[in-house]
Amino acid sequence: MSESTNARNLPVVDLRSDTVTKPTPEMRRAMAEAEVGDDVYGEDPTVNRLEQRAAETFGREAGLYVPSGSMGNAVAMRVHTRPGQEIICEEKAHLYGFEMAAMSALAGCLARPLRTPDGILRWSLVKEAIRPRQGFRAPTGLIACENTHNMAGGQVLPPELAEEICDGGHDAGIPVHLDGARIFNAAVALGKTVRELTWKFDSVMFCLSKGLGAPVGSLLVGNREWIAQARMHRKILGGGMRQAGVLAAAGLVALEKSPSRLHVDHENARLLADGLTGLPGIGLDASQVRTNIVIFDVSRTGMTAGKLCEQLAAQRILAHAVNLSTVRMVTHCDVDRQGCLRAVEVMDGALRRTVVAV
Ligand code: TLP
Repeated sequence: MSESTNARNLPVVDLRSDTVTKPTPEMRRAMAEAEVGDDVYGEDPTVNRLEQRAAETFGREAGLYVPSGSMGNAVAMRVHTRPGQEIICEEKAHLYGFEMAAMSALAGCLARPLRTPDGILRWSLVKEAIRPRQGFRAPTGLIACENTHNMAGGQVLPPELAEEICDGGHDAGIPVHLDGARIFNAAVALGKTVRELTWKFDSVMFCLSKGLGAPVGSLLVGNREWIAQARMHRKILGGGMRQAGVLAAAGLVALEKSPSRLHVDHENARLLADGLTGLPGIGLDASQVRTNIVIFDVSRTGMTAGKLCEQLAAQRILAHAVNLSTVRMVTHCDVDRQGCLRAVEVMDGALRRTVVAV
């Protein structure tokens, strides 16, 4: 019997992203029982409760429930900037490279992407990129950070560096936004609260629908006045969701219950990374894996990332080809230790077959 015939009996191990998680039975129960109202009138009690809990968790005055992380970032960019300005961010930032040019299409801004070796923005770099107030330069309207940094392999932004950027930006009169899609992962990795990691940022976006396992939704948190403006921009973008309490109910469960289990995803990512390191042709430094994302180079395997992912998929292991030579695997609540070990085993088999065939 071939390996792929054997694999047909095994469950899929979906490591493409932590966005693929399915709601838990507790989330589904909460969704079925949710009290709802029209959120555009501010009358959905479950959405209101979620927004309030999010604000409390981050030590802020107010929160806003948005359908996705991308919309949260788009709203933040629109509120902080005006068309014709520049937004400083790290070169592999999600809001620059993975949001369909929303920065220009929806906020009318140019990106000022800064290259770093490790995905970590530093004030020393940012300060050089701030445009002087001159008649022919697009003024800097916003600085955006990302924590954890997705495409830098779930890299954690150290709090002292984040604070330095916020202080520097504020002294220069520039607001600082945090794409904290996975800020709870950063908090677990650093043993700090999300409040401690984010208090100096002017606005924070975080996702319920990634490691926290909710089916839909993200939040923006900030001060009352800023969130009131954000609410208007959410509506402009078509994000007024009416009886969204059925979704927010799952989000409330995610916010209360999920952070305490994220360390398991981090342990599994480390297990995966340790197993992958040393396989023929794989370029990966497992010591850099601190959260739930494992990104590795496959350019010396004799296969493109796409081809390798196809081979894995035939054995029911799903991974994401980031580009021709890079693969990403993300751990989450719907994959366990066993699944990660099987992913390593299948990868080993795929690489050995190619090496023999080459
Ligand atoms: N990231 C997704 C893809 O879009 C790449 C993923 O699979 O990781 N900020 C960060 C740091 C993100 O990783 C993502 C999603 C978003 C924002 C956008 O969130 P959604 O998908 O809810 O729009």
